[in-house]
Amino acid sequence: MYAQMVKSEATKDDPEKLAAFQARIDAGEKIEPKDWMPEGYRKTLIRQIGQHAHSEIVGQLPEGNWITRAPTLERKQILLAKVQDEAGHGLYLYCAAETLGVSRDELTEMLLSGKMKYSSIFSYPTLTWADMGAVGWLVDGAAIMNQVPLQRTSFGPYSRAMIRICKEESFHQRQGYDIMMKMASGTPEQKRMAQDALNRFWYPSLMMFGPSDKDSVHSSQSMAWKIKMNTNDELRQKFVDQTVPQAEYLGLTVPDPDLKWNDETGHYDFSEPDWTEFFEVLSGNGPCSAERLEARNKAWDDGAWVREGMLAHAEKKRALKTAAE
Ligand code: BYC
Repeated sequence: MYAQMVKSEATKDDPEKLAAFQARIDAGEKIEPKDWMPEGYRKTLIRQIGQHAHSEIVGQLPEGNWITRAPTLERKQILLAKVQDEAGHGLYLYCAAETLGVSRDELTEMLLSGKMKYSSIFSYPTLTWADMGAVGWLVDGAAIMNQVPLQRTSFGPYSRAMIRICKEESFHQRQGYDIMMKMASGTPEQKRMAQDALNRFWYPSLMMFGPSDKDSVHSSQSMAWKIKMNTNDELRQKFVDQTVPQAEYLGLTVPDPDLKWNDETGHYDFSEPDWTEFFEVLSGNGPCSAERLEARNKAWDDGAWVREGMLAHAEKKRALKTAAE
């Protein structure tokens, strides 16, 4: 429905303006907030950047869950820094979205009421310390695979935010892989925990790239506008090709009996995730969906006095300044 709306809005735009806009995109120019843009382009960006920002913020919850239980002081410091980075990523992205004429409060409200999505991966629980390894290795690994091409996305503020975010994400992925290396080469129990984390996070990580191309409603228009640079299946395949040798190096087994190298294609053949489960998670029925929204709603309500205090302070300063003029 959204895709239809975007399409019907595109047809309302002046054809000459649309052609000139498309020519700029095709020439690899960046579109800046004050430039003319089709309404569908603006809406698609607000949806994608907004959902991306929400994912960074909600993504703090499953990891924040382990800060107080990290096994050493060093691991605690690293995890704390990583979770803080995610808050920063959310803020860069909300700022990029705001340049399109939507406020951060409006976006937050849409997240809190369940009108806007966040990445499906964060509706899964983090049950053991090994999950911190799997999240860093697989979830941040999938995020990098998706976000590196987005550094070249056509909308300037989004592209610039992605450049900064990607630098930090690669540190995140390494810290995850480092945890996995320790666990996989540790005691038999630690190795079992690492394998269990891989078993639970493999398919949800594959789902992060979105539905298969045949079910992706936005890909073709978003790719024509260079809001997206690759299809969902292309990036999923790249992720599998990159990650399987990393699992082998750890001495762990990817939980897919049909996974095998294909000499003809030069890629791994692999099993699709359970798409019924994916769409259930998207409808708000993931294992932790309710818990995540509850936590964000509580944080918003608990922070009301801070927002009110800061607004009152700003108002007081403004009044003093006006009186002095
Ligand atoms: N989860 O037409 P499609 C991170 C929705 S942050 C939930 O293919 P599109 C990290 C999609 O929105 C990771 N929903 O859509 C943070 C659409 O529904 P609506 C987040 C999903 O937009 C902290 C419908 O399915 N990364 O990694 O062309 C710590 C049809 O799909 C998902 C980004 O947001 C999903 N997995 O392509 C650690 C990157 N997949 O909106 C790590 C930027 C699809 O019509 N976003 N949907 O109701 C993108 O690249 C694209 O939006 C996607 C989806 C590839 C995700």
